[in-house]
Amino acid sequence: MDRSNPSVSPAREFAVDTVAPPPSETEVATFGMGCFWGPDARFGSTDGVVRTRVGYAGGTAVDPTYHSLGDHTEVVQIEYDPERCSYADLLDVFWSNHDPRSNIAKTQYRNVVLTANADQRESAERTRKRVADRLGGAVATDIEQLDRFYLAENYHQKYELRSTPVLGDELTDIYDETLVDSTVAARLNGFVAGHGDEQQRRELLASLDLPPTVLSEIRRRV
Ligand code: MHO
Repeated sequence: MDRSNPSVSPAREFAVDTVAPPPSETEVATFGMGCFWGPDARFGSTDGVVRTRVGYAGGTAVDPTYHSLGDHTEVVQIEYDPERCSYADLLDVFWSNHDPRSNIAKTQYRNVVLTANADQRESAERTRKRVADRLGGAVATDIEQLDRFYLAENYHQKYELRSTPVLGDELTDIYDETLVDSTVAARLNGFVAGHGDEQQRRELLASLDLPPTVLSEIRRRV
């Protein structure tokens, strides 16, 4: 084995990703809907979503961490390609996947839309009204302006994937610190949590140049 360039580990040769548009062409949505592991996986397998990151927002404490959250809430920040999915599509997923009739007493897990601009605010409020009409009562889900998003610790990013036996270890070895920003990891994180459909899974897996051990492990699980 050639040890002349120890900085390049063999596993990194497999670190492939789908071609995602640069951040200048994407938009960002931020939602709190309980423990952030779940929505990280759910949105990760939503078509048009480019990246997902979990973190803390909605409060005033400076530099929150998981064990020192202050008044912040666990949120997922979703970067999406507006050519392939809309903010309204993401709001649909949001409203369909939490109980809007009463909010969670614990700030850490409250249901909240954190809006980035006036358009998002308008869509969030319009859809909240629609949900209230359908339920025939008030909706307790909060809508607030996003102030600042604090990225959560690495071990919380793509948690479902990380905690999947074999696969988690293999993929964290391949991606290391870049797992959080990988579109492929976002999709796989959703797939192992049971999201996504058969066709979406087949297409993505066929397009990847992942090590055979990882591929067969994914195929066995999804
Ligand atoms: N402590 C809970 C939720 C974790 S979450 C990141 C658990 O272990 O399931 O708040």
